[in-house]
Amino acid sequence: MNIKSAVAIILASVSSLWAEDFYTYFASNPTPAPNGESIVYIPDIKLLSFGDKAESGSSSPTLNNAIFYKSTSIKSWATGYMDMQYGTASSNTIAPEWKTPENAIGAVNSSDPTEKVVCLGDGGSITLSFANGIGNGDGADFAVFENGFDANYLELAYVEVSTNGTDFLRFPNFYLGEVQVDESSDMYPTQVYNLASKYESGYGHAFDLEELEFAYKYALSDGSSFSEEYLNHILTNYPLVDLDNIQYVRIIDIYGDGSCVDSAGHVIYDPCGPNYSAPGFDLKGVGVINEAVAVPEPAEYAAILGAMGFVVAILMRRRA
Ligand SMILES: [Ca+2]
Ligand SMILES: [Ca+2]
Repeated sequence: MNIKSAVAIILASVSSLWAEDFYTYFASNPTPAPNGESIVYIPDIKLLSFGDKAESGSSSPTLNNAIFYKSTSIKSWATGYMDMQYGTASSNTIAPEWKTPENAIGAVNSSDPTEKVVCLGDGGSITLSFANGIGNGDGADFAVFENGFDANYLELAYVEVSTNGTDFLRFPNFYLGEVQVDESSDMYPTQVYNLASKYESGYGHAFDLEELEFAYKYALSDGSSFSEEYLNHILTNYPLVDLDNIQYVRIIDIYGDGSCVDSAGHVIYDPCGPNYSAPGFDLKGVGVINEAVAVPEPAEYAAILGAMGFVVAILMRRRA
């Protein structure tokens, strides 16, 4: 082993250890580990990896947190979009036929990667809205569908949520890959954590809002897996978001040339460059598993109490 490869392995181990610290923190929590993913130790190559690829052709993947587009757990889909910003990070341009943001609204109706898709472009982003909102129910709460052509041809994006449409909270994410992704180097889903999407077309990448609460507690108590930037982000924005009432999901393409980093400050590699004719994250839809539970407004409470009082008064008068 030469010095260069020894250093590469040590660096990989260090970055993996940061993620391991975050993960073991939650695994020791009485609540199940975040994201429902298994942790896999691979000595000498990587200290750990996350979950697995989607089971191709299966309608009920079990080894990971992939959600099939026909899953009955999906109650509804995004109903609107705003702030569509096509990426300009690379010289690749998006052909007009891929620039239809309306395609991100409504149900994913096929696993065909070329059907009903909007391309964000390198560094692009879109914000989706939901008629019934998203709430933090049991397990995964929503799923993001990309059009990955196979288990190792993936494009990644940050995922953020907001209650008011102004203050957004980013999911804690980790990326364990060490080399540029290009024609000779694949993307491995086991190296991706909480970045949409690690699954091929037809499978949504599930996100659990509960994990944001965990991450906030972790940030307050230890936070050592997080970069200073992400630590500041979650401490500032968590109090501004109501996990039981998420109205917006923002998806931000990662420009994969090494300029984007994960929550540990580690570089995220993603397919990019002049050899890729379809640059950036290709969004097919966002499915809601747990909708927000509507809580009556104070004025509605008053009206309900008033009506109850009226009924009681009538009953009492009849008795008298
Ligand atoms: Ca949840
Ligand atoms: Ca990208």
